[in-house]
Amino acid sequence: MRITVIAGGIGGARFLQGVRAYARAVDASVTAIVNVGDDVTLHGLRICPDLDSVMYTLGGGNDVERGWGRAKETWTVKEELAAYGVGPEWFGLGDRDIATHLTRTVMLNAGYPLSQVTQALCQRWQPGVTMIPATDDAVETHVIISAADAADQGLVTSASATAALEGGDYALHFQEWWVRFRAGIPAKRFVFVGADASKPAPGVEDALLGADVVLVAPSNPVVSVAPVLAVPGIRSALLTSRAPVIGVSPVIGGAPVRGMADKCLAAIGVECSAAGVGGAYGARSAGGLLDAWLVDTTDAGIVVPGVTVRSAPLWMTDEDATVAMVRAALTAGGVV
Ligand code: FO1
Repeated sequence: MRITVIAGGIGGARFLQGVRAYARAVDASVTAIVNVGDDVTLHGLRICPDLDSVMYTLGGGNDVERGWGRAKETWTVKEELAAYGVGPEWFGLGDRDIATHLTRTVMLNAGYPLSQVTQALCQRWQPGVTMIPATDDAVETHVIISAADAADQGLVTSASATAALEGGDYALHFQEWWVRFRAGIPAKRFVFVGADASKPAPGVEDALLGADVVLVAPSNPVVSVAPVLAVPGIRSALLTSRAPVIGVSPVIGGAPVRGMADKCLAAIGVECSAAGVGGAYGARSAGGLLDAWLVDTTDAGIVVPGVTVRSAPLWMTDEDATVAMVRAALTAGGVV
């Protein structure tokens, strides 16, 4: 059995631990198509948070408490950069993590596509699944906020720039909105810069068309799943794939399992609920994403038109719990 998973960062990585364990038990193969919209270039280094979260977590090198980055991390370079007054100080780069970004940046600068860089980094980490970035092209999520909010936050310094933005909008890289401002500035919308000109990375379309099942991880639907679907060719591959597409809700009882998905959903006018997210994803039979939608037991009984809805405990408390979720999702989709 070929299982393909569309995944974002931390929630996606936790989910993939369960998918990997399930796949090992039934001798199935797993391909993870990972979001690149969070990617950012800082200090001249290309940083790929979601790819790294998946790689470190499945490779056993992640810091479980912090949720991102490396275990046993040290911050000497970060302290030294601060001593030089070199920003941005709000984005913490750990010493071990920097080695990943240096390796990736050297390879990218040498002309290797991100998918090959990812394969090279995975030689060390052995994640046990095939990891492919959604695209080798640069696609970044930027958050549109109001000019007034930008000015209030001191993001627009010169008066002329403020005047130019008068009543207009201001774009902020997702990482600055997420990490520096903790998603505290109302987002008017999200734009996936570069998506229109991007194409699926090698292997992505085959992983979708040739899968026996496609799982949509309980990742942030707005900033983790949507940027993957924004890559031309990915949504059409999902629509034509013979594989059932089964989503797992990232929202339990009206609250996101982790992160700030509620603030992202509010920005796009989607109710922060299993029904709201399921409805936003839509039924594949109507041109949407899903054939089946697995929700938590607290949300049992919700209805998503055109989509088979089943419920199971969705708290990924440990790998066994996540394996049970995976099995419930496959059952919901009629795969097992
Ligand atoms: N998240 C934070 O809240 N603070 C940080 O300083 C931070 C640094 C960082 C460095 C590398 C990396 O791969 C991820 C990092 N993250 C940090 C997490 C990241 O912003 C988010 O987890 C994802 O982008 C959201 O999925």
